[in-house]
Amino acid sequence: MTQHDTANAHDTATAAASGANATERFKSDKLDGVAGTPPERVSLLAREVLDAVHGAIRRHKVTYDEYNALKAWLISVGEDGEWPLFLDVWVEHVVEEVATEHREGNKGTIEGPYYAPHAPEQGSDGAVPMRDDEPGTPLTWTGRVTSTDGSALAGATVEVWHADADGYYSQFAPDIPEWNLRAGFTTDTEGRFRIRTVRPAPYRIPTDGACGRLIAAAGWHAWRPAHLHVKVSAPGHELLTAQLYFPGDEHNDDDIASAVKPELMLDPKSGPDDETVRYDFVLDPA
Ligand code: MBD
Ligand code: FE
Repeated sequence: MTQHDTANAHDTATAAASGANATERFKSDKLDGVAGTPPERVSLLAREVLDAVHGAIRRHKVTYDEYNALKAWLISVGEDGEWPLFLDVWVEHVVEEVATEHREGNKGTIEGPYYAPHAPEQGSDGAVPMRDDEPGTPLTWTGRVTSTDGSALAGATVEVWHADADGYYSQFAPDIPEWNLRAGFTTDTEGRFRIRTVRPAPYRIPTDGACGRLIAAAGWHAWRPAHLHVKVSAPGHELLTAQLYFPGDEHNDDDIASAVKPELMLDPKSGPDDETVRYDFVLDPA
């Protein structure tokens, strides 16, 4: 039993409901530009993945019962809408590593399944939309966006989204206002921004869906450490997708999504009314 097992306020926050939302979101936002992969490339990658599967079957003498369990489980990943969750938790971190290894600017990390574009725009200094009684410690984050040559990036966009103090994301869990804890900010003439929000809670993968059944069957834990998601963009620069983490979280060292990096650790200071934190971004020219 951990401190987080009580984070269960939303009885109807089922895997199937949030999975269906994540699947629909993926289909509507992320399917541009995936056509046109040459057959040689498809064949090479499909062959290597299948070879790896065949190798594991031979090495471990996989039985028909195990093969049928795999088939049933793969069917249920789709039925539960959990392909976005499964891939982003167990695969995306390596895609992100390969995609960004040339960068000199800020480290990034995975996007995960819960981004929504077109969040309300709050200027260079403002609060993310939140409920009147939004639970959680208030957090004021100031920062600056520069290019790798040190020049300020005015008019850069900083999009922020994160879970609430119960670990739930708006648009993917029920009974939360649509844009709760989601906003876009625009840097001022010196590249600066100030964002007021609340501290998110650690996130637990839904336990009642296919991913939760894999975690239980393997004896793993289902936690991600608390994190703030961000996308930072500016004309002529590469889009930076990142997450920021809080020191002391019990899952910083064993994030189920393997997405924590030391460069993404915040250093919050507690004040009388809130916590304050400074975190800047450096973008690579495109
Ligand atoms: C999350 O909140 C998340 O950020 C990732 C990467 C996967 C599942 C849930
Ligand atoms: Fe997340």
